[in-house]
Amino acid sequence: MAFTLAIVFIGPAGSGKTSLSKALGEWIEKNEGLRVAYVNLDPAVEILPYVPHFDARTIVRARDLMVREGLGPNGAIVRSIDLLAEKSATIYRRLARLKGDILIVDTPGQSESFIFRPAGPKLLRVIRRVAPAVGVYVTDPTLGLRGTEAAIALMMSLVTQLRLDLDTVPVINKIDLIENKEFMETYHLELSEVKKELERENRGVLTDIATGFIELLEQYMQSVRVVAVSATTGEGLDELYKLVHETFCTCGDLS
Ligand SMILES: Nc1nc2c(ncn2[C@@H]2O[C@H](COP(=O)(O)OP(=O)(O)OP(=O)(O)O)[C@@H](O)[C@H]2O)c(=O)[nH]1
Ligand SMILES: [Mg+2]
Repeated sequence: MAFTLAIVFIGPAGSGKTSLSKALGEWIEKNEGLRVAYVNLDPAVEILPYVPHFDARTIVRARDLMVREGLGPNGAIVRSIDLLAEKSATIYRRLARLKGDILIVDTPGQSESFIFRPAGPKLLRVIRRVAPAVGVYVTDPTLGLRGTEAAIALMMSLVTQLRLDLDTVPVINKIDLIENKEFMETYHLELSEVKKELERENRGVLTDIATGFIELLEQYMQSVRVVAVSATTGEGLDELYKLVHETFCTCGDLS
């Protein structure tokens, strides 16, 4: 394989995938002395903080489709990602020519078009032809860190892992915005709190389902560690790299 590892950033709009791509890429170059190549798979992005070695916009631009096909912004994003995936053979040829140790992959802002449409798995297959891949599911603390908010963020990381068949680590970005850093110590406890609350509410079958949901997440939490990082200040990037590396070494193809 051309690269040792591909780190694929996935997550909700604005959670910091692009900023983290740059921050972790630079951290790896500086601290691990490895060569990093950047892949932008977002056809809708206007400005990138890193210089991509492969840029989806050289194949299709969401903005052009709005004019050419008269699509709205969301329709154009969905269509551009689908069109991009149709060019898998071209993308592979271009990725195979790249040189480096680590591939950093930045995915579309509208993450559902990558996770749930066939384009995501198709594009990931291309990535996997040049490097074994590990996913980083980026959440944003402004979306919430407590109770059901934490549970839903974790669930999305698990859903991403299952849907894309990609070993994925959940990461909380923008930790510089959080004053009380102790929340990380209680993050795991939040789930048991939610369960207790649900049991107290006792809304019949809904409570049973929700309790089962939390129990599933508790099981998931036994196999993952959540790290908190900041693309802005750089805190936690060492831990993120370590976690990605551990995940790769445990699950990845080392041959
Ligand atoms: N305070 C703070 N802001 C951040 C951090 N990471 C990203 N941001 C800000 O969050 C906003 C979105 O960041 P992006 O990196 O574009 O996020 P994204 O997930 O790539 O966004 P889309 O691709 O549009 O979905 C920008 O204003 C960033 O400056 C961080 O660690 N801390
Ligand atoms: Mg982005």
